[in-house]
Amino acid sequence: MPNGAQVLLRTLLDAGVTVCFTNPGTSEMHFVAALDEAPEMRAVLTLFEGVATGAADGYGRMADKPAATLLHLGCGLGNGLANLHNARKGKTPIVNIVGDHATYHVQYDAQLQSDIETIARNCSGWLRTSQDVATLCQDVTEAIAAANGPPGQVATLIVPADLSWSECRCKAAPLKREAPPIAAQSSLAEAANALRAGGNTALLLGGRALREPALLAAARIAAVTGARTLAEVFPARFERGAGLPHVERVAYLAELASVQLEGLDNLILVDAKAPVSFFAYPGKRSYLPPENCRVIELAPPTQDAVGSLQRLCADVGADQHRPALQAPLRPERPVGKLTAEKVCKAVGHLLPENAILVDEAQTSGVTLAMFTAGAPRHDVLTLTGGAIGQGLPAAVGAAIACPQRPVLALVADGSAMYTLQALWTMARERLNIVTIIFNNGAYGILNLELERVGAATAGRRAKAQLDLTDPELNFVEMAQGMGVPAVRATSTDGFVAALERALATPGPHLIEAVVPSAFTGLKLKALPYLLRTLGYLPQPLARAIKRKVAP
Ligand SMILES: Cc1ncc(C[n+]2csc(CCOP(=O)(O)OP(=O)(O)O)c2C)c(N)n1
Repeated sequence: MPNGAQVLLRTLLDAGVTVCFTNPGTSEMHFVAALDEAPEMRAVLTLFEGVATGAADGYGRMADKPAATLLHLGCGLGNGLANLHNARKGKTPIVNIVGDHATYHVQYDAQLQSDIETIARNCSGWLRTSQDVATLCQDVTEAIAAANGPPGQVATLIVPADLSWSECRCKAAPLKREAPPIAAQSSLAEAANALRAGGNTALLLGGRALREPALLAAARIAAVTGARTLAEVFPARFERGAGLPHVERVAYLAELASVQLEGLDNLILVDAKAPVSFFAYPGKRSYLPPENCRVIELAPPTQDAVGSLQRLCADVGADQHRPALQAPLRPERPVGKLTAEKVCKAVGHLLPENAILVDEAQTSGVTLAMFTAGAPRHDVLTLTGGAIGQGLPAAVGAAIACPQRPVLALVADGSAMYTLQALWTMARERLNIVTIIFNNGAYGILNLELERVGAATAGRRAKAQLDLTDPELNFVEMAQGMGVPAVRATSTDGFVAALERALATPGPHLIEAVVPSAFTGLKLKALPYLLRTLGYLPQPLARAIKRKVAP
């Protein structure tokens, strides 16, 4: 007679959940023991729960189906919370399995006893503590269905240890997935009328609407109606590059985003929310669409956003139209002093076909979109929920979901330090991931944020909170200590050569690029100038920003 853990594992496999990112403890030992009889389950050990949850997020984004996690009680779950938060914002499907004490042990308030449900509620769209081994299978199948959505979500199943070790007879077939409906006729008509009216209209694409079928439909609509297409600021997965329609992302800085949205009469949301400022700033607006802009939600997250967009495309007579596609275009091989911009340029110069680009480069990645716009087709995964420490784990998950595709993780030094243990999992699983660390010795963006929030002039003690140079971080030694071959690049030539070598050699590699901080000493009013010189913004837009931010 199998036990609960064995049945749990079998139920996951029957529903197609074949990868589990683990960091187990005593209460999960029966699940661990059951792995030997279930070789179809790929169990991937991580050395910190934030790596397990971030890897499950990266996996779900690329596989379009959930991975499971295996976490230890409330403390383990708490350690994994930031990346579950990113998954929640990205609508990633995850079956989040958390072991608990045996039901009869809870009354003693033992050392690791805590309120798991309270922690889980923060990030879970579905949450249940299994009560009975007889209904365990039902709980698992419901968790998987909830994770799949739509929308995709984190489904947390808490499994008391005595359920795992008890004999278990239950059986449950995977729940049938119903195709989600497309948008209501009234929403489609409202959006079509806005597009036909000839005002200044933009389609804001997010979530699933940043994949090829939706991008093509949006580009056809744009070609026929003159509407603009925009992408949400932090997409979970954005398909882009040569041969696909080019879509400009809404900027992170609200000052710039406001200019992008200026003059809009209509904003049609397709699997996206109306743009808001990342934070509130004294005297500045939080909600970014212009005052008189009509915001139209094409379909709520429970509906089929892509199908709705395709229907809208037909409704405005655009479905036979030729969409404008990005031409192949790579930047030259960079030369001269090594800067973050040159690293991004080198990535654009060398990006392999069909790559997955994980972008947690923060300030160092400001030119990445520009330099890779015409590179071979690729997917970009970004920091959906703003909780840093997501890039390296997400790269692990993406590489496991797509073993044939090269993965490049561009990660800022401060962000990398949150979940650096992901490197060990990359080495252990022999994943084809090239990690580029931007060592700028700072929490660079926060230098700018100090100014944006209107804090008093920062002195030595304040600046020390944003400085990472004493002691200096040595990512080569840290990577080597976890089994990942690594080199430090201090020149552009050295960096390009290292990237060529890393891309040509299977397995994980790390390149530490020592670069000046892009934003150190930068005043906000200089930003439009900086962006213009980098060619990041079209000239008229840059001029408009300059008038607004620094008249
Ligand atoms: C979980 C979490 N903790 C803290 C922060 C606040 N925060 C935002 S950016 C940042 C530092 C970024 O520094 P780094 O990753 O080195 O990138 P840089 O700004 O230097 O380009 C911090 C600590 C956050 N966003 N998420």
